Amino acid sequence: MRLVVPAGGIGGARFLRGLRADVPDAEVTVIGNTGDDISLFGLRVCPDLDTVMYTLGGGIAEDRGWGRADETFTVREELAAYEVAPLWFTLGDRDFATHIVRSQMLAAGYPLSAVTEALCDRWRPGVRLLPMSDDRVETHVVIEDEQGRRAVHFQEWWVRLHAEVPAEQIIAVGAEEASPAPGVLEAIEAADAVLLPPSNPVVSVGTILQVPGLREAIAGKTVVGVSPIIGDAPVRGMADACLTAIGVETSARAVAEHYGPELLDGWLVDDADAAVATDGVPGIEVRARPLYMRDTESAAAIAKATLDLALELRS
Ligand code: FO1
Repeated sequence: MRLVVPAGGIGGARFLRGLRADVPDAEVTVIGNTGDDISLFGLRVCPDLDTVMYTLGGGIAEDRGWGRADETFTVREELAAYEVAPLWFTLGDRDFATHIVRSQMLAAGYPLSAVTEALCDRWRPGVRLLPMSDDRVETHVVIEDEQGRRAVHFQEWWVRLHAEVPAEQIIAVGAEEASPAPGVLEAIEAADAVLLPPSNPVVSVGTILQVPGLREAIAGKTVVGVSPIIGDAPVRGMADACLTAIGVETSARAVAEHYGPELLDGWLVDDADAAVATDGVPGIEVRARPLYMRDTESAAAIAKATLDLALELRS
């Protein structure tokens, strides 16, 4: 069976760990969000690609959900001693090696998809991890604070400002000019189903869907998504701040309606939002079940329910 999973960071990675446990023989292609990517100290950092790669490769810092396990921060201490900036984005010594290898391959002319494949040769995530595009797409956020109205990199808004300053606009800079990375459209075309994990619907899945051609290609397949919102609050992260920025209510129903029936065939909501399933969402088959991914076992059960609904709707 061939599956495609557009994924962002932590929620997507944990869902994928469950999916791999549920259907170890399936051919899973992950379309990774690259809008969160940031250049620091001359290095290119790809948070969502690395979170999927480390989580499925067994190298993730489980407590944080990003960065490497068994990490040390000596390089960061030395950077602080040189008083370089920014230091609000914490990079560990082991993580730096990933960014050094990636940056030197990019500088040698390799596209991000080839770089990601090379890094995955070491980590063996058990899925095919493709960036959504080899072209540069970077999410920036328009805010207004004491320094006036300006655009900041998504990571500065997310990490330094904790998304506490309201985002007036969230812009995936470069998305309109970007092309799907090699293999992305082919993987979608060949897929038996596309599963949308509980990643951030605005800055992760939403960014992937902005790459020209991807939304249409995915909409042509059977698509089942998992609500990242349980009981009107995000499971983790600050998806509510992102949803508010685009005028969408933070609820399991509102996110399904935001994706829309032309994209979604099915939608899983938590039992706390079972009313969405009983009342229904026009054009979308909604089912309720526990959606907290506490561990690989619960993530596998959610992945199985997602896949089962996709196969039911496909037939
Ligand atoms: N998130 C934080 O809240 N603080 C950090 O200092 C931080 C550093 C970091 C370094 C590498 C990396 O791959 C991810 C990192 N993240 C950090 C998480 C990152 O902001 C998120 O993973 C995504 O960009 C949002 O999904």
